[in-house]
Amino acid sequence: MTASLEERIKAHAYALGFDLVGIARLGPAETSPAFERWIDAGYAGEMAYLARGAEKRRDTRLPFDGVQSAVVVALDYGGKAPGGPVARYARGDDYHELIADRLNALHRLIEDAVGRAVRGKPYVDTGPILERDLARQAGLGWFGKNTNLINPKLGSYFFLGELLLDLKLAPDAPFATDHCGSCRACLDACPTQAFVEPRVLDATKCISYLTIELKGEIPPAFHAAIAEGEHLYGCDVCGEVCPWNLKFSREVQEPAFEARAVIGEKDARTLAAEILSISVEDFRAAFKGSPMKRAKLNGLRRNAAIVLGAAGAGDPSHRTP
Ligand code: B12
Ligand code: SF4
Ligand code: SF4
Repeated sequence: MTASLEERIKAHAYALGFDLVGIARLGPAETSPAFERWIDAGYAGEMAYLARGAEKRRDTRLPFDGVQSAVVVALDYGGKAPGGPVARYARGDDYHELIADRLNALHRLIEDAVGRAVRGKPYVDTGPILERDLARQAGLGWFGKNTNLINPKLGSYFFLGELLLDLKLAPDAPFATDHCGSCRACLDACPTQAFVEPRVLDATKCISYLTIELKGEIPPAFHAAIAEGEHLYGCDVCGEVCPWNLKFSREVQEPAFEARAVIGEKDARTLAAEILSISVEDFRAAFKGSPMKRAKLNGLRRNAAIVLGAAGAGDPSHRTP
């Protein structure tokens, strides 16, 4: 029996190294009302790009004219690695380019399979798409109370990416079950009590936002939680306590996501002290191609000073000249 186009696409995606693959029909995003309430409540803080793209996030056909289907993929980044001052997702190379390259390769394989050119575009955290919504539509998992998309065989330590295609494909069944049950471990463990309610995160209180996305001073009210938890960059706490991650997280499979030498298994104080004294040139060399460049050296120094409990952590004198 010949395999269907959808089966061949999935086989190619797995062969390219993706850990989960599903197909969604594009259209209005089911959770866009939740997204809009979230923006209106001010929970996005300074992430103005989220509000700017709000119109397009309402409907997955809007980012790219004429699209019909999305192949949604997940790539595991190795949650079994021990905790540390840098969130697991950011210890190795930047995932955006790696996943986009593989989605482009998948696009070419799909064109070979259908025997003609197909318009398509990869997205990895880069476009106005509610990726968790699309991933749930494609059957990849459910929205955990910590807002992460969780898969019952993989947990939640994975990246999402999608290839939007001008091609009609048979969609997978959306993931329908909520496997959180009565658990609330993530809500109780969050060091800054950033969850307003299950599945609603006030990002302005989230250590991931504060240490990565926020450009200015981190409000002093959060310094103790960041210092005590030694969160130099990002936060994994609501993922670490999740029973699905405790059971299913894996060692790093993708070599590009292994911790780079500058991070290694250094403790928070050692790494923070190094960041405070590193030169701009050495920073550029050591963090080339790292997701941590998003916070810039100024942001990392601000975080490092808080981790070390230094007075005046938000002081402009910590800024790079
Ligand atoms: C902005 C952003 C952030 C912000 C805000 C996060 C947030 N929860 O809103 C900050 C900086 C805090 C952040 C942190 C992290 N992020 Co982030 N982030 C994004 C980004 C760019 C947009 C997310 C967004 O639209 N948020 C707005 C809220 C409203 O949407 P949402 O959280 O996706 O929630 C959806 C559902 O929960 C549902 N929903 C909302 N309310 C309700 C209520 C009910 C009852 C129901 C049923 C559903 C529901 O609707 C929402 C919209 O679809 C996405 C990429 C993308 N384009 O989607 C990555 C993304 C979500 N992040 C990712 C990761 C890995 C992280 C971190 C783990 C990184 C880290 N270790 O520091 C943390 C996790 C923190 C957390 N608990 O979310 C991955 C998540 C993979 C996964 N398995 O879920 C994504 C998909 C990036 C990627 N391409 O891989 N992130
Ligand atoms: S990433 Fe950390 S600070 Fe943010 S919601 Fe999860 S536990 Fe709370
Ligand atoms: S810790 Fe519990 S409540 Fe939170 S996402 Fe995981 S299973 Fe759901």
